[in-house]
Order: sequence, then structure tokens, then C-alpha cells
Amino acid sequence: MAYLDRYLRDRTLILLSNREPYEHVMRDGAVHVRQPAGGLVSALDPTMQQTHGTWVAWGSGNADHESADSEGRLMVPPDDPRYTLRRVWLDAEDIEHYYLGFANSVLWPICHMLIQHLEIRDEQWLRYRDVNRRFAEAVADEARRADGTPMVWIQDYHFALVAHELRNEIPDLFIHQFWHIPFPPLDILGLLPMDVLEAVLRGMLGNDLLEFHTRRYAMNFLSCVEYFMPDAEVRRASLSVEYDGREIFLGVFPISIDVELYENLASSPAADERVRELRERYAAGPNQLGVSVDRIDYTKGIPERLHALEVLWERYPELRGEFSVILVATPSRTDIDAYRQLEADVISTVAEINHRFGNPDWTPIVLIHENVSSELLASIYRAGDLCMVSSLQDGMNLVAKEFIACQTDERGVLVLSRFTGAAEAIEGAVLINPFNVDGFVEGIRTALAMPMEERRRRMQRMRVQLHDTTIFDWMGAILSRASELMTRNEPSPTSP
Ligand code: ADQ
Repeated sequence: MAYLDRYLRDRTLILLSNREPYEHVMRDGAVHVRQPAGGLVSALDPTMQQTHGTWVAWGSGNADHESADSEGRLMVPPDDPRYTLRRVWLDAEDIEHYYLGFANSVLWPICHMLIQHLEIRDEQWLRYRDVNRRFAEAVADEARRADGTPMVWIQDYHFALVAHELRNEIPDLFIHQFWHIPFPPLDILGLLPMDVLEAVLRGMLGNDLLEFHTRRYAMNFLSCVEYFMPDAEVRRASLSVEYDGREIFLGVFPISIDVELYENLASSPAADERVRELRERYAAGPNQLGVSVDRIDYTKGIPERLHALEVLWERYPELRGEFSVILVATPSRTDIDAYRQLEADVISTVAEINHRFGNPDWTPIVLIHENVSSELLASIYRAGDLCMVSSLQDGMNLVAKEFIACQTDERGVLVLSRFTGAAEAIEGAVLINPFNVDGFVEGIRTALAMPMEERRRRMQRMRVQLHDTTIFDWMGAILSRASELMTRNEPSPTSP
């Protein structure tokens, strides 16, 4: 990680995310430390360890209070302290209205353009504003304590207002933000109440640099600013906005994964054994195995995928018994009605399909309805002849990239929704439209019928692309751009 020295030098990185990198939980009468799974934490934690910065996040563990000081601060990793974690406390009402409410029941559906799930409540918005203010205060406090010049990096849609609040506190602070989900076109953002919409855009314009996965999301943001913020001047050619006497830059940085980590997980001796077992059980001889992996979320197009599979087995009876699917679907956000309903629907639809087409010797869809270790996940990806990603909208979709990294045998075909950021970042997948059932069915058929030579050619091409764009490249590119802009903003040293 040589780029850290190059880009950060005497700067102190202050990271803000909703999820914390280390959570203390009480189990069986003892306190345990848990590191939440997920690409982002595993990529950012080593960066923070190297830079000795500060990570500000919600203290979500039930033993978090006891393990931090009176200001919510502690050094992590707990067994090898390298950087500061500053926890911000949320009560039950904060979680209900800020997190489950405005963030996940308003901004999430709006940004994914799935507005049938949208319900706007004043209380949620007021709480979101309040919680954003509290996080901004915590970050401002950390910025004032920093040894070096602070560089604040905000993660995601939970904190649309933080940059503006921070800017009010410390006007010349360098702030940037990565937006992990799509940014919607103006007719969709326009469904927000006007005061809320303006506050969200003004909040995001508090940044010096705003980072998106694709150019399309950046362009949507610019169109929204142009339409709803008459005081702002949009410059499409340079992807920037002049607002409130400052210049705000946008950047396109498609996120990725730790490619080597997944490759190693997929090709260990234990993985060889697991892949052999999986294939023997679900794809013996000429039979084929489809896989999919998602959080159960209405953006991921799981019902659409199940419907396509049902039509496939109905229309092509010769595939019954010859093509099975492992569907890894983890419960997610189960405190929200729409998610609980979706989970129940997924379980019952899988049962119906298995009842309709299955027989004592063959189960069409094997549902793994829990969190899976990354070792097992990597083996499932490698065992697959095809991976189906059918998101209705998805900022990037890391599953698509994980599948490619784990396909060390180069046998698998990626069947990928064209409404994912990944479809714009990777060439070589079979693209589908999950809303078009017949097209989706034919996409799966094309993948199943694809000759081995073409599968290899496509997979090799995708693997080369992936090796050139890992999560470390992503982070390096962002920090490089941020540090370039930061240097530009700093007053030049006066000559002696
Ligand atoms: P997510 O919506 O969470 O992320 P995604 O990018 O697919 O979507 O990442 C999901 C992660 O969870 C993957 O790393 C996957 O392996 C893991 N996962 C899913 N089910 C699992 C299971 N059963 N067991 C273990 N692990 C499981 C948001 C945006 C995306 C964007 C990312 C990163 O919605 O569009 O790609 O952030 O910016």
C-alpha cells in the first residue's frame, strides 16, 4: 500500500461509515469482538491500520459502551491497537427513524428507482437530520484533534447531510464522499418533498469531491443539481459544480474486491475438496449448476430470477434433472415489513418450484437461507457453471466480481443484469433485463449452451479486467484524486 504514504503524507484520514469495523458483543457471559463481514470493512481496515487515522461509526454492539471511553473512543484492532475508533451512540428511535426509516425506506428505494416501496414520514426525516448532525459533530471533534491535516472520507447514503454540516463547523476542511448506491434521475429524486430534496443536494454539495460508481450516476446528480438548485452552476465537461463560492468535483470510481483473497479462498486444498463434493452432488457428469448470492433485498431481483427459472424448466423439460441451482439468500433488514414479506415470498416460491418440478432424486433449487462463510462462498462460486445476478438496480454488485475472481477453472458464465454498475465495468457477461422474463430465460439458456471454449475466452477476459481493477486500485485512485484536490486547495507556501 505504497500509495498511502504518497497520498496521505502528513494528513490524517478520518473515515465515517454507518457500520463500525469492530463490534463488541456479549455472548455466553463474555465480551467478544466481531468484525462485520463485507468487502468494505476488510479493505478499509488495513488502510486505517497503516494510516493511524480515526474511524467514526455507529456503536452497534451490545457491549460497545463498556469497551469505549466516555467519549465513545477506543483503539483498534483490540489485540494490536493501530487506530482510533470513535463510536456514536444511537437509541431505538434513532435506529427506527434514521436507519430503518429515512436511510433505508426513503433514500434506498428512491436511489434504486423502486418507488413502490417509498413512504415518506416527517419523523424519519427529522431524525435523519438530527443523527447526521450528531455524526458531523463527532467528525468535527476528531478533525480538531488530528495531528496532521485532516482529510474526511464519508461513506454512503446514510450521511447525505454530513458534509454540509461539517463545512459549517470547519469551513476549510477537505471532505469527500463515496456514494455506494445509484443516484436517480431528476424525475425520481423529485418525488422527495422539496425542502428535503434541497437539503440532500445541499448536503452532498458540502463535499469537495463526490465519488460515484458510474458516469451515469454522476450525470444524474448533475442534472438534479442543475434543475433543483438554481444557485449552482453545473459544468458537465469537467464534472464539477460551482456552488456557494466553492468548486465541487465529481469522480467515477467503480468499486471492486480483494481479487487475490477470493482467488486464494477458491483454490485452497480445502476448496478443491468442497468444489468436488458440490459438483458431484449437484452437477454430476454433463449436468450443470447455477448459483446466486444475495442479501434478501427487493433491489436484487430474486422473485424475477425465480420466475425466470420456473419458466425455463416449464418451457424446456429436458433441463429438468440436468440443471440445478444453489440460491444463497441471506435475510437482511428484517425490521422492515417489505423485507420480511420478500423473505417469506422467496421461501414459499422456492418450495412451490421444487414441488412442481422436483422428484425424489432431484431438487431444482437448493436454498441456503443464512450467512455463509467466505470459504464456502468461494467454493460455491467456483463450482458454478453460471452465476445469475438479476438486480433491478444495483450501484455496482460485488457478487458478480467475486464470482469472476473465484472462477479459477474458467468454466462459468456470468448472467448479469444490465441495470448493475458491474455491467458497465465488466465486458464478457451475458447481459439480461430482469424485467423481461423471456429474455432472461433465453439468457440462461445461452449460458447453459455456451461451448467451453467461448466460456473460457469470456472468463479469461473478465479475469484480466478484474485484476486491473481491484479494491486497492479503487482506493488508490480515490485517495490520489482527493489528495490532488486537497493540495490545490491548500495555500501555497510563501517564499522565504
Ligand atoms: P450490497 O447491496 O450489500 O452493497 P453487493 O455489492 O452485492 O450488495 O455486496 C454484497 C456482499 O455481501 C458481497 O460481498 C457478498 O459476498 C456478501 N453476501 C451476500 N450474501 C451473503 C451470504 N449469504 N453469506 C455471506 N456473504 C454474503 C452496496 C450496493 C452495491 C455495491 C456495494 C459496494 O448496493 O451496489 O456494489 O454496496 O459499493
